[in-house]
Amino acid sequence: MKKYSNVIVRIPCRAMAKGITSGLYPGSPDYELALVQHAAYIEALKQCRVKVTVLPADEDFPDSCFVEDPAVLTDRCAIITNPAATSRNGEIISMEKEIMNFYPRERIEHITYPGTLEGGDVMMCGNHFFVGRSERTNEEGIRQFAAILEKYGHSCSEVKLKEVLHLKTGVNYLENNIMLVSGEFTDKPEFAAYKKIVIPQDEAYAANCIWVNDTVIVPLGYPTVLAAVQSLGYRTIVVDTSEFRKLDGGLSCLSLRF
Ligand code: CIR
Repeated sequence: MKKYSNVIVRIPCRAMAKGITSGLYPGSPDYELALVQHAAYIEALKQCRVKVTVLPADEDFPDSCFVEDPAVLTDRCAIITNPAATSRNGEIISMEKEIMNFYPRERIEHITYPGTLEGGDVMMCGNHFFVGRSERTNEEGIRQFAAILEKYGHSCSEVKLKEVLHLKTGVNYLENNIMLVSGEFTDKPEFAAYKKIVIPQDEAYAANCIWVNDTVIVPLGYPTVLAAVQSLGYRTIVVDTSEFRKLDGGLSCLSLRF
């Protein structure tokens, strides 16, 4: 199935060493290696029948390579988010300019103060959107988001989370009613209708795989998850994300797929 035609990514900036980190994965990112890994990520995406738009590095925003957070792009509208992380909030300005190249102005919507929302908390499953209520996405942000989606005929429901940064840090949809779930999401009643692939705790980071037009991109170093995804019949591509992991970033955070 071809669902996505476009992907937006942004080259990591040298200032990424000052990016936000929980310290869960210790160490400071090696910039040169991050660039190499990012280039491989772009190559992997190009193998998935999408056009990849590569934005230049933005030294003003250390976390700006994590383009998933400042916007949510659907088949019907684009939603510019309102990131709660203050060092990241300004990322929305250049992202909105870019998105104007793809969506008509009247279909570009906004989450506004006091609402906060980051794209990493949004998981699209067909026409339904699960939104994580996290330290980055608040009740008002979800209320605004749901009202926007409703206007376009999409539905939305909240998932509370407490152990991870964003919803998609721990759960990701691989289409075909299949979800990769880890940790606190394993037994969530919200996901009861889906076929769940439960990820072992020592491979929790790999819950963040991405489905792109029937290929699943899997992070390097997680053999159980890779085997599970392959056993479902997906074509897989493995990409090393070690330098982004040090900033709590995974495969989904590094692109906007639409
Ligand atoms: C942050 O804390 O905002 C970045 N260091 C990582 C963002 C990861 N984004 C995502 O999960 N969507």
